[in-house]
Amino acid sequence: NALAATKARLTDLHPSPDDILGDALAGLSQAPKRLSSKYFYDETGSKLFEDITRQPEYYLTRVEMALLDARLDAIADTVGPELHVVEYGSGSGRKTERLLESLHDPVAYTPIEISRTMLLASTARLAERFPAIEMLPVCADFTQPVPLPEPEAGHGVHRTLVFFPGSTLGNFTRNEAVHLLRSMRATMGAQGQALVGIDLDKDPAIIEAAYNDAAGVTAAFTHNLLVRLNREIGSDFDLDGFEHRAVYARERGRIETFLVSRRAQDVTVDGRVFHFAEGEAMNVEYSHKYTEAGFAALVAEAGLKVVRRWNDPRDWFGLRLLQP
Ligand code: AVJ
Repeated sequence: NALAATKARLTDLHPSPDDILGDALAGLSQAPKRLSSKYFYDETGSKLFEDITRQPEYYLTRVEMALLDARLDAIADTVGPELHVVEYGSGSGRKTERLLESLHDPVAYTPIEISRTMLLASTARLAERFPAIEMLPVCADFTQPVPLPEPEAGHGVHRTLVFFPGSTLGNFTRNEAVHLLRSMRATMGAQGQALVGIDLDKDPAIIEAAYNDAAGVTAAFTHNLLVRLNREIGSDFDLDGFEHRAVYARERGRIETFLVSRRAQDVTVDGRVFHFAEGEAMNVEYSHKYTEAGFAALVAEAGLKVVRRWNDPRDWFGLRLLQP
């Protein structure tokens, strides 16, 4: 496999595979209908997301990268030396690379990722870049507590730093986010810390533009969910029959993304027929934008405290250091 040439050690907790058909049938049976944004990220969807991060309106990735670049030395001094870095998910690796470069003598790196393929690919890349850091990838669902592999004997016991950038937390509902943060607290342990990236509440026009880019990449990203369902579960969604719409519901603190039915139509999934009225909106994603007080209350519910905060100069995006 991809790790054969490295001294990386894979732990496979055999996360239960996604039930895309079951989840789609359940979501289409709800009123209002919904589909889960976790299914956006097939190969095409992951490429489209990378493309979104290059759109002028999509500030999140650029602002977070600049914030990391500006603050990593301060962050490294704050979190301390010889950490076991645990990343939730394994993205393009650019932020991880910057973090691992800046920390003082990090001992081990554990990406936790449900897709074995993505996990092995990103670990192999980082193993080559950081030969001195023990690579301990874990194939697991990070929304549950994850027993961490121990860095090799001789290193002693090390504090854990969970790294969860990209405002991925924002895609979970409030209840799901509390559950995830409780699991994170269990995973990091009593001496653990977490560095979490969050998109912040701001002028709704700026936020809405980021999710309705002029080039239509986000719309293509949203539509790709239907392409994927048609391919993988044999549904017959008419791609031209649905329109992308993303609205900032400030009272609920989140972007709500919908596919809106352009006309009355039926969609068949696994022999079951689902009717869409003209103008009917099916939710496909939430992306939460936090206020300072709202985020503090959220983490408090999970038994965590915000101990340090770093924002970009416009207060658009933030990094929060959490501890039990
Ligand atoms: C990958 C969760 C950071 O919510 O901003 C981008 C996904 N959706 N445009 C986000 C996304 C539409 C993105 N995250």
